[in-house]
Amino acid sequence: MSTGVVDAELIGELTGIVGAAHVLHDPEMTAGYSIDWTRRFAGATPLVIRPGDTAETAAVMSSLAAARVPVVPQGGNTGLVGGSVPLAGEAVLSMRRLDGCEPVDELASQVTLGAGVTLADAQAHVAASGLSVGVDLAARDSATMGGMVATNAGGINVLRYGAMRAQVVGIEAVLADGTVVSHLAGLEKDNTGYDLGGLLAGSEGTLGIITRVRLRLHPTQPERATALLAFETAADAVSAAAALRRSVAALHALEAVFEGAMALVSRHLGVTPPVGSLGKKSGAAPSDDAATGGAWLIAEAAARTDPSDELGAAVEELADLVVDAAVALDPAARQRLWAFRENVTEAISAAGIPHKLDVTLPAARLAEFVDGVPDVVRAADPDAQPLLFGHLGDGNVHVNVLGPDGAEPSDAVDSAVLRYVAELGGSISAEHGIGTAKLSQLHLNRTEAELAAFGAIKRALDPAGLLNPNVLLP
Ligand code: FAD
Ligand code: 2HG
Ligand code: ZN
Repeated sequence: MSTGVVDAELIGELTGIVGAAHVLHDPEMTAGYSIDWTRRFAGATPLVIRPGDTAETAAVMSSLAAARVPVVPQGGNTGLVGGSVPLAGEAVLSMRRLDGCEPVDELASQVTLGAGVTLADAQAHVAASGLSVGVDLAARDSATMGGMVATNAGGINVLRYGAMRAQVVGIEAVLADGTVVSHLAGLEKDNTGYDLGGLLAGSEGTLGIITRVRLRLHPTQPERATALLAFETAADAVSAAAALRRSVAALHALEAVFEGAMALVSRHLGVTPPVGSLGKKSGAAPSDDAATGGAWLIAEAAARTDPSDELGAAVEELADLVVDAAVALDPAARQRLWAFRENVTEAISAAGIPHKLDVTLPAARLAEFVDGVPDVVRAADPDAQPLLFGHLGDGNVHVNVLGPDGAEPSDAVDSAVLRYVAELGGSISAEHGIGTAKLSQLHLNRTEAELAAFGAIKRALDPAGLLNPNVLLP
């Protein structure tokens, strides 16, 4: 079916629904909605529509469907695979105004939040009840509930609570034709058919517009201990991570930064890590070369009572592997250790426009991958610089690749790395999604039969193909 155009009649209709202040068509006003966080993916849009609630979202979708205008849903626009921006002149549906937080249901340990609520606001809203959101990530000030469910976001606590899909106990969404589907009771046991929340989680805006989510919450674990551990080799860090997962019951996060990425983030912060890899010990600057093999782990334990003895004892048992270690207990000291992990993405962005390859490996192939991937990158593009970090406790490595002087590397890097991942039995997208960035590589992980099933689901819910047409589905 051919797509329609945005004309004065449609703009008038949409203005009648959301008000003139929330229909943007001046290119200066729409520019920020048309480029992604990495600056790698940019397009243009004739129209940004900002509904204020579910009813307005439904009316807008009904008008866009009648006019056959394709639409890209957008939350905080922090996605890293180019899925949140209009690449072929689509309208943008910004969901940020749906930012209402309903009272915490303390009996059920659940909360219902608007799609536009940021993670930081959700965290602040539930804190007084002694409860926490199960997913945490560094983009917390901008990433929204709708975007986080749509990408099935992961972050730093997946090893304890699971990714976003595991938090969703209820969902409300608007389908492509403007129909509202709502299932927000949040019953822990509810086998009454298909799980629409589970289906929309990870659907990247291709199946429906999420308007409200009901999340399961977790008891806050206020006492924390954080260790920064340095290793001479990636294999040692991987072995230590596996041991910590087995031995620390209160393990809350287990993150890694590898040589190269550590050099970049240290320079960005203007601080050398308090523990050094490669036998250089404290105070030595990390090397720029990812292939030299050094690695750092951040291990955090969290509990109702002080977990430092448990974490300290587990670290002592790793004496043969750990070159150097620092442990922090108070919030400011812990934050100083976390800065070396949480600022890597910002540091890379300040250095240039990377290609981001977010992958998971089976535990048995993880060390081999981290050792082997710098050579795979350089064989594909000799001038490219690989930067490795990630959620090692989940087997999730973020391979970022910069070209010379911060330019983009060759696309050959992406296919070489993702093929290597698939050969080792891994996933080409651990947590960021497929978006537009990995569209042509999805076949590496999904069979033709699976892709045909995806297509059938898409056609059933969005027969005209109006919802986020450039992402996920080949
Ligand atoms: P957007 O970027 O606006 O959109 C993302 C996708 O969701 C798009 O396909 C969009 O169409 C769709 N979408 C958005 N809102 C809706 C809606 N209401 N209904 C339907 N579809 C919708 N990700 C992780 O998983 N783990 C991390 O640790 C992590 N850390 C990050 C750190 C930094 C510094 C940055 C910049 C990003 C990080 N991300 C991480 C990526 C990003 O924050 C997540 O993908 C997040 O879930 C995106 O939320 P958003 O509101 O910004 O969504
Ligand atoms: C993180 O874990 C995010 O910090 C961003 O998922 C990863 O920048 C990246 O590639
Ligand atoms: Zn991540």
